[in-house]
Amino acid sequence: MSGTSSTSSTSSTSDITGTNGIKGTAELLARVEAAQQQGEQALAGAPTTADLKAAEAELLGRKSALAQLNTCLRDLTPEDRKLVGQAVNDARAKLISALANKKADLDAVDRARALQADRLDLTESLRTTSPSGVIQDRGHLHLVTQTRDELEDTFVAMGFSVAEGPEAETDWYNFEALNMPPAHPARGMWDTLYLKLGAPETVLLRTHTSPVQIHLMENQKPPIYAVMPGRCYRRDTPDARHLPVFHQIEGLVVDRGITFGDLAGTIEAFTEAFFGPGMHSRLRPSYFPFTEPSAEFEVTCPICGGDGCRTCSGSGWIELGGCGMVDPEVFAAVGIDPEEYSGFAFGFGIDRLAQVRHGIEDMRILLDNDLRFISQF
Ligand code: FA5
Repeated sequence: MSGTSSTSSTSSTSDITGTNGIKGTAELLARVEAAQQQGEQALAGAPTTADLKAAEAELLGRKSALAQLNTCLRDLTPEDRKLVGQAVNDARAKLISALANKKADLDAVDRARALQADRLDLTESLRTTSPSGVIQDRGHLHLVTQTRDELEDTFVAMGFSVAEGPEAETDWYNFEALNMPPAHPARGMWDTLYLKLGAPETVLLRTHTSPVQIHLMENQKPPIYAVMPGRCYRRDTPDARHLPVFHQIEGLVVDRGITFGDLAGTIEAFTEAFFGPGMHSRLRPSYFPFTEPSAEFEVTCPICGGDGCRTCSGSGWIELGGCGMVDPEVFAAVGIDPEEYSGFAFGFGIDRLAQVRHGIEDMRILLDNDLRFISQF
């Protein structure tokens, strides 16, 4: 009411007596202001929605102080009627707004109370005994989830951010933007599961995490330093080293002046940070349509520490994934100028990493939910 009431103190007021025995416009305006202040206090102090409803009727209803003040208007001069009428309307509007805010607050409290009342306690104590007397252990994160969390922590400590993308992708993100136009022979590197959506073979379950690179570069200007973990799908027959549903983590760096040396150095730094001191990496030439040059990267066999064992076929090295410098065609697909920026990408299997790290002979056991296996990690 500040604006209106200060105007009132300087404006000329007619000295009339209203139907309620109120004298003068200045007094009417003061009463409007008082009604508003008392109303705001009453609303702020309403402890429940029921109290708020009662306060609403009292403050804004037909018998409210503001409604009564309105009845005095007819005794005023036209100018003063306008002045006081405006003040009453303003006060009403402020009370309505205060009422809405308070209602939202009380509704939130009611909702939280209802949720609390409905809450189901799904946690188990560390050890419980079932009615039949069997001792049950509390569950914990699956080995693959633990490995993914550890990988994220390692890359975050190296300055990377973590991004995610959709598992159902269009052909554009999984293939075309990654420099694999329709009928490109490299598409055969990934046995793809298509979804019956849209035109045939246009929507699919992503075969790798590389499409998240495209989403990221579309949405973020360089510099980009990100890793992208997630679930992938391939029409691979399950065997000791393959699952049709598995996990990868992708890495992408785009900045000015990024070189192949940065790629090799980053992989080496990661290898040491994740596997521990004395563990190293090496790159072997390879081919991926979205990187040029491309490489497979290998790390010291975590089982034998490089001495040679059955897991690494005596070589002392274990292949982890693919990597390379981002192909200029990929930059073109997302509108990044390859003259200004360069970058590298890498990607490897999280399940495969867990497998080699823990010497798990057959990867299929990761999906068996056999507690004798799961509880070892
Ligand atoms: C790729 O998927 C590329 N997108 C990797 C990449 C990213 C290269 C960025 C260059 C730049 P590849 O098909 O080789 O590459 O798969 C990478 C890793 O995923 C494999 O080394 C393996 O660890 C894991 N992997 C692939 N298929 C399966 C599967 N069926 N089950 C479990 N792990 C798998």
